[in-house]
Amino acid sequence: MATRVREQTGSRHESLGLSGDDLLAMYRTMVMARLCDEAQFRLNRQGKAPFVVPVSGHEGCQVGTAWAYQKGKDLFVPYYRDMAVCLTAGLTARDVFLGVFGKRDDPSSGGRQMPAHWSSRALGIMTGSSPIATQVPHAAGAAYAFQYRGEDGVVGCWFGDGATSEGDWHEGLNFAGIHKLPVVWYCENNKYAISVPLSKQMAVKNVAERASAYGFEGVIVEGNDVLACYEASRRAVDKARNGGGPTLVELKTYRFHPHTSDDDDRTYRSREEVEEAKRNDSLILFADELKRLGLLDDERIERIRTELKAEVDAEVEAAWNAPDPPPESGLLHVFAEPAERGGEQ
Ligand SMILES: Cc1ncc(C[n+]2csc(CCOP(=O)(O)OP(=O)(O)O)c2C)c(N)n1
Repeated sequence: MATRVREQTGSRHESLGLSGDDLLAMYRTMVMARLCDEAQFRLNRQGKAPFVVPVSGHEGCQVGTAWAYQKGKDLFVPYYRDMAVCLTAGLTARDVFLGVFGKRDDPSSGGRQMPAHWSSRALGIMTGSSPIATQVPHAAGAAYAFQYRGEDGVVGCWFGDGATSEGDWHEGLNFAGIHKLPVVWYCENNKYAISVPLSKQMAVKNVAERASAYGFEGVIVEGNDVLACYEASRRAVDKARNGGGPTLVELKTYRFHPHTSDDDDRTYRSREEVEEAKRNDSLILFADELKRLGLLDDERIERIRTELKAEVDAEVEAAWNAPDPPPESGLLHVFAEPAERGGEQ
């Protein structure tokens, strides 16, 4: 019986072109995201991190989908919950905590944005702003640029279910559908927009159903199944790269913590509901899958966690001791520099 499962699961990743090393690298990225999340909440409670945005619960769908992109060529357009998308794109734990502490060398904004407003020109992570769904027309525009220039890059754009109620979301998807743009839309559907449940966001059952209104395919994926997320993403990215236009991928998932460190989720969801969702944690499900493949055992899981935890602790320390932005740089990138205004004073 166990062998049969092993064979079935083995062929699953091999048929997707993933090696055992790929699976272990994906697992380590997920664990890294979880440990960064635990650390940032500890720092918040210690008064060292004023505001943090949790990723826990979303690691599987983020790593699974982002793994399908070509670094250095494609563009990542994440939203605030996408720490694991950004770690997959190449951001490091050090970068995460430089942002959490608002330090000078924070790659996202040099400490000027709120934490979790991810960005890195070098890694192809496009900056976003706080109003929900504003990254969606940006992603459509970037995909239009790829198409206009005759380049074969693909844009991946991630957002929550709440974002799909915004005008920007509909405008971006509509434009992408009309021009058959090389973009993949990922909805991380965790059933809530802060306290607002899905039933108050839309009158249809699935976000993916909305894709038909824009003339492209919508698919629903079990978001805690990492390889299912990878498979759907791989297909959609390949299709976009080959001129087949956009896809809307809905990832059914759940966030384990409150919306942010400033939210109290006990006011809108029961503890039983949260505990039930944790039993479907992508980290546990993926570790079980890797155990069946003979790639992991309990001892190795513990060793990976201990090793990555030590790395996270060291990076927190280094980021905490890193230089702050110089006060005189406070208005940099807020107003045009005199030279940018054609020498006007
Ligand atoms: C235009 C706009 N309206 C409201 C807010 C306040 N706000 C911040 S996050 C959020 C919830 C978004 O939920 P969702 O898109 O489902 O993502 P999730 O946080 O659940 O991952 C809201 C309403 C905002 N930032 N921008």
